[in-house]
Amino acid sequence: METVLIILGVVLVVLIVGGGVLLAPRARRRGKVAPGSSAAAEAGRGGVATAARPAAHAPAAEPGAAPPAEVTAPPLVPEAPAAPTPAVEKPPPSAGRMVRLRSRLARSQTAFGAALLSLLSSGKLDDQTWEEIEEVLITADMGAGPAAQMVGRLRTEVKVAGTSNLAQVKELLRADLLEQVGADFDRTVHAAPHGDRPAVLLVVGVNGTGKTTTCGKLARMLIGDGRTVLLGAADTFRAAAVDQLETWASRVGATVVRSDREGADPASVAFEAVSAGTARGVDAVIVDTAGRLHTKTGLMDELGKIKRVVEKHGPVDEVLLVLDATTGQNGLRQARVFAEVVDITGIVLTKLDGTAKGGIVIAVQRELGVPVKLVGLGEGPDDLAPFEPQAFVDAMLG
Ligand SMILES: Nc1nc2c(ncn2[C@@H]2O[C@H](COP(=O)(O)OP(=O)(O)OP(=O)(O)O)[C@@H](O)[C@H]2O)c(=O)[nH]1
Ligand SMILES: [Mg+2]
Repeated sequence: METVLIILGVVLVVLIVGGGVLLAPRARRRGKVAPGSSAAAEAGRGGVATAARPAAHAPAAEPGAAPPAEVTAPPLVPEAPAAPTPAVEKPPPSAGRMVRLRSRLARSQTAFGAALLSLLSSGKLDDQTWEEIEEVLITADMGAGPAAQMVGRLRTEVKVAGTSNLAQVKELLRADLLEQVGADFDRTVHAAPHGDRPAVLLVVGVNGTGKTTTCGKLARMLIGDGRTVLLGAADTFRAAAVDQLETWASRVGATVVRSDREGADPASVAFEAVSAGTARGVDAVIVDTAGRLHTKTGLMDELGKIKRVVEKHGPVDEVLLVLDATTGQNGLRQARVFAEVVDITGIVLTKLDGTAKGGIVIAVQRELGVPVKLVGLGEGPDDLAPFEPQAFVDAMLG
């Protein structure tokens, strides 16, 4: 009996140990792929995370192991394409822009036109009505002198014509306005090269008038007309100003000459820009300058220096004074001081889309004896137009 018990004990021990050995590998295998186990979850995440990678980079499956049903193989997504280099834009030419953008002017000018026409059509053109007409002209920033002169003349013309017919009076008014705006100024923006030397255009003005924007828009406009352009970043006070110019330039594939150092001498950057423009054989070099208060003598002297230094290459073709049309009389004061320091050859009147004070065109031309050559009619890249008196007067009168 004792022997039987010993044999049974040995059999029991063998059974327990053998069963454990047989079961252990199955449990280990199950643990590797158990659904919901952290290993499976990790494999799933790996698939998503590597979605953009080539399939070859996906975690290798254990040789011979069947893929678990819950873990889908990472999709074969091709490598995400590198961000495309922005295509160089082809801006529209300058011709016809003012007519195209006339509605921008009309939006803000119609109050002026409507006020004038309602006075003229009132049927009684007496002293008081003429005074009111003069006031409307002054309110539009035409300036007191030109307004009085224009009303005096219109009054005589109406008397001589012996008419109070609105269409005829409107035609007389239109002709007088056109004469005040100056239909025969030369408004060409001189941007044609001189043999192997590029045209040089300096852009100047007080802070925030729209100089950098104008440089960018003007570069686009010239490129739209088939010219090649290089931009000089002579506003060395702020790194942001240079970046702003580079953004404009990159859109049309133009080169920018800049200094690596903030606060570098703007005259030397301008000089280098013209040197580079000559070496590259571009048609025109446009030089952006820092905004400067016309009341700060040092800054105004610096502007004189920029021009003198650039002129070592040859005469500057254009000094464009950028004026914000919404600043009225203050704009005129700025114009006067800038004209004392550099010979202004043309005026760029910006933000004309946001003001009913289009009369500033007349006032500033009178003040400087220099034509408005370009007008800014919005913040869009092609919202700069060569100034056309007829389209302007039409828009003013609505
Ligand atoms: N509505 C309108 N906004 C304009 C026009 N021209 C320029 N601006 C805006 O005026 C602001 C100032 O323009 P900038 O070109 O930076 O002026 P800036 O003269 O270079 O300024 P500083 O370099 O700081 O002196 C920007 O928000 C332009 O978008 C225009 O014709 N119409
Ligand atoms: Mg600027």
